[in-house]
Amino acid sequence: MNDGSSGSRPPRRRFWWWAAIAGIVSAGAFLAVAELIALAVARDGSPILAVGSFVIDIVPQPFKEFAIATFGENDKPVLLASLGLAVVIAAALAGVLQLLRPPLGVITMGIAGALSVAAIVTRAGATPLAFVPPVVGSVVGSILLVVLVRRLRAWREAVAAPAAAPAASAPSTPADPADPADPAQRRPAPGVDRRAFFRIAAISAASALVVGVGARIATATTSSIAAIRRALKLPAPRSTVVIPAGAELDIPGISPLVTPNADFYRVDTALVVPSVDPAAWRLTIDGMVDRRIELSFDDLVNMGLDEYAVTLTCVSNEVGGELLGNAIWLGVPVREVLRLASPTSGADMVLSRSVDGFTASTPLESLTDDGLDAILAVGMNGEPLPLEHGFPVRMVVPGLYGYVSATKWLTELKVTRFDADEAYWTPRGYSAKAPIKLSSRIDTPRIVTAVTAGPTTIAGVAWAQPVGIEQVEVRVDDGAWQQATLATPISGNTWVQWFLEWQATAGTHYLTVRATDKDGTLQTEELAPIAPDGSSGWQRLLIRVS
Ligand SMILES: Nc1nc2c(c(=O)[nH]1)N[C@H]1C(S)=C(S)[C@@H](COP(=O)(O)O)O[C@H]1N2
Ligand SMILES: [Mo]
Repeated sequence: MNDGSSGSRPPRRRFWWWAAIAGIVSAGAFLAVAELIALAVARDGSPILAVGSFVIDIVPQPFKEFAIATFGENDKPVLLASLGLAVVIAAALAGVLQLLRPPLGVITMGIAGALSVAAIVTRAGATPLAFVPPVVGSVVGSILLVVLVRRLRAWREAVAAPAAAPAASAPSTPADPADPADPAQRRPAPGVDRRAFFRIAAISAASALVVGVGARIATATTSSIAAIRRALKLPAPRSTVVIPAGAELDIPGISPLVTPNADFYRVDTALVVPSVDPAAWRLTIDGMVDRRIELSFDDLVNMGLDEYAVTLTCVSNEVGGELLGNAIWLGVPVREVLRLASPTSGADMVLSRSVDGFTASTPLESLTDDGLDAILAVGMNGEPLPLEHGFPVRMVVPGLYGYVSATKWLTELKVTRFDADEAYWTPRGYSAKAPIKLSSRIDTPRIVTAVTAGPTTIAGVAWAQPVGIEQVEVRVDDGAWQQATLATPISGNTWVQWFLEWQATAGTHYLTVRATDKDGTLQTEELAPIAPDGSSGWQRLLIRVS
């Protein structure tokens, strides 16, 4: 048994090395935590990149030229490596300082945090939360440094104790003086602190490595796709959606006719948004087809792009809920793509698959129907699809809930049969086929709206894709149904705005809304939960008028 302290006393300088290691591990924790938080809340809050960019920006031009002349294309890696070396040296110094002159090590860590914050917030276009990662990182790094150095000091004192002050290591046994030669008396304490130091240091170092490298890779890969998306130029549409005059009502509180991308609801099973490079993207059309087809992104967009206005709806939308949105999609009809592969007779379903394994089962006839604009979308409201809405290609089918039609990050269309294949949600309690249920929603007023007695506008949206809405009616308390005025719809594939003028009287009231579609079907009053195929019922809303 030898803990390195054999002989009389360990050289003090041995602890300096361990203090340096403690400093380096703490700095690693600082950077790893900062990377993780940057990934979650503010990408531009990564101290590694910000300080690197800051240094690149402040290095005088002759130096840059020297670096480029000397290292050529490797100038950035060389810079990062030098920066890394500087960080390691500073971190080691912080550790030694914390051991010899506490709290100088923690102060060094704080200065590093402050410099990172300065480098980050002074960058052009810094986001408001960008200062958070280095702040949290330096706090975690400082705490770890204090903990590690405290262990180190305890270890050092325990090793030194038997010779310096025998009673101190065995205060309860004055009658049996500590014998430096007896390991049972001299070594347990140093052993405990030494092991604690190594355990904490090793666990911290390993976690910092895993978390830091993982977060950095996640940030780098996803943000490079973001950059590719920003740079992507889609061909101009051959035809555009014309929004008819009178389609958008000017009523405070009503849902905008077209939902901005930033406000569009998002529903998916993806823990991290998949990164798909359009240059590497392929769509496979296989299964029950005459020809297996593979399309590249260019193949797809070169088929010609048109705009389509479609209101997407989630099966999880409760009556009166927010899980739907209307967008102008840019894409290619699915039927044109399927035609290339030529589905064989007997097939009745297309299983669309995402790169993340999600699948949706869509009736083949919904995708081949000439009268229904089922599309493979590459654009949304004038931009390439946002990453979280399926970049680079997703499906959109008017009239079917998203889980059976709207596969994001699409990669395969397998032509098959409902009795042969099952989609993601089918064994999880949802129907294999799920047309969107006709429904209506009051957007304003709501319980939170301050309504004063007098003329008040009740307004909202109603949808019955792809048939379209014929009529919306509103009832106040137990009064008669009153017919609301409809805005001009874009098409049956989209929701339509509506409003009703009302003389509000003081007190509390119930507002109820129901719609009728163009086939003459009245929205059912019967309540249904979201599973297995979508909610139903009339929205009944309590409001307060003062
Ligand atoms: N790859 C993938 N696509 C998916 C899903 C998913 O979980 N994974 N969810 C579907 C569901 S349930 C809905 S309602 C729509 C939502 O699309 P959005 O997030 O763009 O609004 O996407 C559909 N496409
Ligand atoms: Mo959904």
